[in-house]
Amino acid sequence: MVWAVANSNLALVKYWGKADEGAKHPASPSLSVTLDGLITAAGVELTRELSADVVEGLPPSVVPKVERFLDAFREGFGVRSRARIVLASNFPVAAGLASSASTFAALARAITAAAGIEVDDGELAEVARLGSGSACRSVHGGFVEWRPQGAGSIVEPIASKSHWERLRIVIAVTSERPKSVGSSEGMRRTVATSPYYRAWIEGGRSDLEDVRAGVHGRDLERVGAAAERNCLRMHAAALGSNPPLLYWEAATVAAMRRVWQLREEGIGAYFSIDAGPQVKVLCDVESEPAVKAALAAVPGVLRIIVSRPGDGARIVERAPHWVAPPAPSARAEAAAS
Ligand code: 2P0
Repeated sequence: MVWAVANSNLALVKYWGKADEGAKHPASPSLSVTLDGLITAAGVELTRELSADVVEGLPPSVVPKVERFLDAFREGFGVRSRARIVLASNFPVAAGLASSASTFAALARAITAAAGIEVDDGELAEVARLGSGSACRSVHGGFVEWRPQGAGSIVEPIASKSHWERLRIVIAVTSERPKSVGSSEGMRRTVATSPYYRAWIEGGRSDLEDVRAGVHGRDLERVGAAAERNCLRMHAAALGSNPPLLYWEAATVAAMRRVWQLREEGIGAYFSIDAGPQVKVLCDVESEPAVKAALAAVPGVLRIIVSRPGDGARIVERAPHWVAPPAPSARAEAAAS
């Protein structure tokens, strides 16, 4: 089996709406930081001996997305083999921590290697996007911009992880359950039914300018204020959908209020929330202990994960130690083949 790992990412300016539903090109630019330590490992074996793909290690709701990715990959690259896939993440999956980003970035890296296809990072981002839009950003480490270009889109790393080593992302996990409405469906619904969708897309432009300039200048206040505003406007657009999309839990709101309170107390902390109930707080390394303690004390916060800018997708020699061995059925099949 060929193994690759990739980190999840946090969009500081968010992707929420497609210009091209099939090819997953975004309607507006997004800018993310790749999250060290929130890892998905993907193992891939390509074989002519299976009659169907075998996908292990994911909640059933996510498996069809992987199957569609495999079909698109085979069609795009003229590959005929079936795939045996093992996926594992060291953080909650399909719960608003961008597990699809790390999943498809890792899978893209592993499957191209398993198929003996040489790709540069730009091409790898295209492969990852076949699975999930945000995955094209996780191909790269550090800070990554993904923007519409012509009829398509382009991914560009704008700063390395070492550019801003003091940045911390403190994540308050408020629920480990998979969310009820996935991002693809949530976006479709927002585009089709929210009267605030146009305003969301237009408002994103100045957020992008602020975040990009703020990243270049390592300006936490500028990045944080723009990221927080951008997140709230994305959720406002989603809330305006019919039926409405509310991704937050009570503890999500309590954590948001605690972040505002921290700022009143003089601590530079700014939140962002994706399509789920987890609260991701940007701060400087010096404030990390105070932010962590404050969030951990919020009722309903289950645990805290601390991250920082991380690396892009990469091949590894073997599965990380936390990957469970394949299920007995897959082992039997593997032994028989
Ligand atoms: C983002 N999210 O920019 C935004 C913010 C969630 C909220 O990208 O349909 O799983 O597969 O392209 O990549 C999640 O969307 O959606 C996402 P598809 P994806 O991180």
